[in-house]
Amino acid sequence: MQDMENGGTLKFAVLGTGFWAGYQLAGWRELAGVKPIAFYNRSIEKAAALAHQFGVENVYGNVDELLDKHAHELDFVDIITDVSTHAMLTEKAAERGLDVICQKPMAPTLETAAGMVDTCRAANVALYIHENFRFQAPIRKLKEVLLSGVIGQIFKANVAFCSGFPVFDNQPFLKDLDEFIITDIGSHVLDIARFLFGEVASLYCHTARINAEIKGEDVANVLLRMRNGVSCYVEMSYATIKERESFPQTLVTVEGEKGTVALLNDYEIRVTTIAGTTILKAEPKLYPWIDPAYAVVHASIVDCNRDILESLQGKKNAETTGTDNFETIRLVHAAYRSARENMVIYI
Ligand code: 89V
Repeated sequence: MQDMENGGTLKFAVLGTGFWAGYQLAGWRELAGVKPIAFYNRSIEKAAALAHQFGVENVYGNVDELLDKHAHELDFVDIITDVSTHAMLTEKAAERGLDVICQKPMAPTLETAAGMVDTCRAANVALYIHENFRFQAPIRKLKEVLLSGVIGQIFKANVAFCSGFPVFDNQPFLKDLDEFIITDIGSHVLDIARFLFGEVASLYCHTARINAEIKGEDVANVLLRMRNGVSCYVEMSYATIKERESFPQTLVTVEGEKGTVALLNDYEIRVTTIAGTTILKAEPKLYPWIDPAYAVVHASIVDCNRDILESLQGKKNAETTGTDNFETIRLVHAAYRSARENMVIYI
């Protein structure tokens, strides 16, 4: 539904204007050909404050009202609410023929996620999940190194997001989730594992809650057997006290028959073969609006948005469609089931 009269600029509404929305909008502002025109938030004051910051005139505390008034001029909605409202907002947008971008995690249950994919397919609208971690500069560089073949056939890997960062200060709702770290961080790092090594054949998971002030688990260790035979250990924790805090970096080690690649703190990639070690750097772009405490994550919003925008513009297929991300969400829920039932889950 590209608006040719406006030079092809795609217009969108933001549904949910909490902590993450300001960064998401700043990310959109880095790209030409796309413009927000209306904001919805349950508490309208928050929507008004962000609208003022981004020069948007139309502000609503009721999503139906926004869609009734603006659906005819919108190309897509960008859903930035918490997970409990993703499916409901997706349905409302799809009913009006609007393409949907939705933050991760896609949905609270696998059935709900499947429903979102089906709803959008039936309405003939696109569904994209804003899964940005795979777009981080060091993760892209790491993938390039693996594809170059320098370490040969990969047999083993470790993908780790272990931190003691006080994540609940900025995102207090995370404290109240019955299922916390595998939905919030697992959806990212399990997606990184898929991005780097392909699809999963089976998994086994342990979880723990170390922080007594939260409801869900803040530690999860997931052992994946990839379909190509790679054994990949994905670990995540918000209870880890480290000599050097690494938040929000995902650190990765990949072992192959001819060498090892390690993605370390400060976006350093060390490639070791019998010939020695080569050191590469893959720093995120430091846009003026990013919070340095979230640098690599915030910068990747732009690359994820670009990938989706180019798909909306018909230039390419996006990587993180609803159908693709469903495979990641399948792993998230399989990990919970594995931990609950203490069993290997075959995917
Ligand atoms: O991107 C996220 O999901 C956030 C984080 C704090 C890691 O950036 O929860």
